[in-house]
Amino acid sequence: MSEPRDEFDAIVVGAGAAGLYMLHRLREMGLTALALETGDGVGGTWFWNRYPGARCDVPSLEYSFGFSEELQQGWEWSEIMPAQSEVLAYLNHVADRFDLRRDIRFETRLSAATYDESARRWRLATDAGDVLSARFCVMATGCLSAPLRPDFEGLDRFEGDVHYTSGWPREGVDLSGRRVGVIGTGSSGVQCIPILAEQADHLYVFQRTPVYTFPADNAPLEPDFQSFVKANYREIRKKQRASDTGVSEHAQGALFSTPTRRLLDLSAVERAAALEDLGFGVVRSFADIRTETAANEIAVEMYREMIRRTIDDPLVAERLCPREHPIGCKRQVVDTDYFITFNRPDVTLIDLREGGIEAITPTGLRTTNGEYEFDVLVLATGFDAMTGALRRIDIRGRHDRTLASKWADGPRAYLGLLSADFPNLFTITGPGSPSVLSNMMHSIEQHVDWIADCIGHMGENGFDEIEPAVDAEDEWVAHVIDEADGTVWTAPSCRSWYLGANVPGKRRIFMPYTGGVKKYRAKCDEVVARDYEGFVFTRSGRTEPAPAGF
Ligand code: N01
Repeated sequence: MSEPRDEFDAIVVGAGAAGLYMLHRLREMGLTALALETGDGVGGTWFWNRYPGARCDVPSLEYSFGFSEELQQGWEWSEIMPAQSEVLAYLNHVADRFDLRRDIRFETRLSAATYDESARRWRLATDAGDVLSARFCVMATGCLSAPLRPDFEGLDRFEGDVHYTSGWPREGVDLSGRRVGVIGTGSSGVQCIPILAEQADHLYVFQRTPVYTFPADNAPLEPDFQSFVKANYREIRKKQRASDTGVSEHAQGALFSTPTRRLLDLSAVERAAALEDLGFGVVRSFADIRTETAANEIAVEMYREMIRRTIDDPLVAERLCPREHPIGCKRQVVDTDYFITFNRPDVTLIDLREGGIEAITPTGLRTTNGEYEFDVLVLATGFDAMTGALRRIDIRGRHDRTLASKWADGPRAYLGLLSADFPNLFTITGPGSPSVLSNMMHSIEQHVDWIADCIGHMGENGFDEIEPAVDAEDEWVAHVIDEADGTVWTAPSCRSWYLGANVPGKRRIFMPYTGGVKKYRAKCDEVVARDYEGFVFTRSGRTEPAPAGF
């Protein structure tokens, strides 16, 4: 790599929610900081995933930053679950309010980061030709930001338009009078299918695995409720910190009440009554569904019964019935009008379990069972989650070791924050932290605060480098695996992205920390209280001037 032209105390990679707050904290500390962002705007996930129907599944009042009282009091949310456009507007507001854009380099993708051991600095190269250097590098690259591009035979010869949900055109896509094929029925597919059905002339849904989903029950936010939350934010943020998921008990919406009843305690008659009452909501209304196989199997059957009641055509209903994995092993999906969409005469469900995709043809798609013609192909095929964004950058630490090779058998990081041999390279919501199992805004804020405090501590003590001790890292990685072992998340039949099982060739290993936000935060705080137990700091011993702000 050639000599750097730009030198900073810290470089933040990504200008989504994590990158924005990190940049703000670093600047507040008086450090010189720059954020690199591939897109031409801020917002990360919410910048890219603009597909019709995209919506957050965490309540807006909780999916927001708590670090600034003025910010949380000043912003008005309109719905319980915010639409993509509203979260994106919020993040743009954050960028403006804290004047962050002047230190963000847009349309600039980090391609390589190499640790210069003698200078104790990271040297970074971007695909825009920048060569930069920084003492600290903070990866705010997101957990679901590396889209999977399935290698369908013939995809490049398709004569119509191809759109990924994860890169939907900003100006939208006019689907009127057009036949649309959509592949994928995860969260993105389930959210966009009802709207694509409304917009298109005919919609073909190609489903490989049926989904467990239940209604989002979204609604406009009651002004009184918004005022209540704002008046009690201090307490609500405290409750978020004391929870497993980073969401307080005050959150509105079916997703966030904690079930206490046990399905196995109900008689057959009571179960039938519960199904009448709860409908698809049965999948999350009983405490034992996640923990006991017998309860899970009963709930799966109740869920299938709901599908049969909802879908007019019995054959279509059977095709929509999940059979392959237990409820709760994959990320819970919530929807608006998903199942009733399959009663429309202009929607066709193709069950790929009956015949897989052979090829994309110039005019559509061929399965082993038949051929389908359409003008627009929508790919809602998911992400190389948690490690994908980092593995796509050529990151080299001590001894020229690459992060990709170190993580070939699964991610290795202490607390999900730093990885041995990669000094001063922090990861926000990295693998081994609660991240995707929690309210991301909450976990982002916790990580950014921890990293900023750590950098401050290094400045106060004249430390140049921090990295985990190998023992501490090994113990934490083992602990993360132990905590997940034997839970529904690691059921052998589960092919979730939590396990990396959706990516061909990726090592199957459970990546996020299942211990919950409260326990995780306590561990991070304890590590600091014990003088950063498990981390190693080094001093150069050379008399270099301290960087600005130290
Ligand atoms: O991706 P997914 P997603 N041939 O991996 C199918 C967050 N999110 O973008 O299940 C045929 O869940 C694949 O089939 P299968 C949320 O955390 C949140 O939908 O692997 N099909 C599956 O049906 C979520 O969990 C929100 O058999 C193929 C689908 O594509 C995460 O992002 C909204 C295939 C991929 O589903 C990812 O969701 C949206 C192939 N070759 C996303 N390859 C909210 O906040 C893949 N599939 C609500």
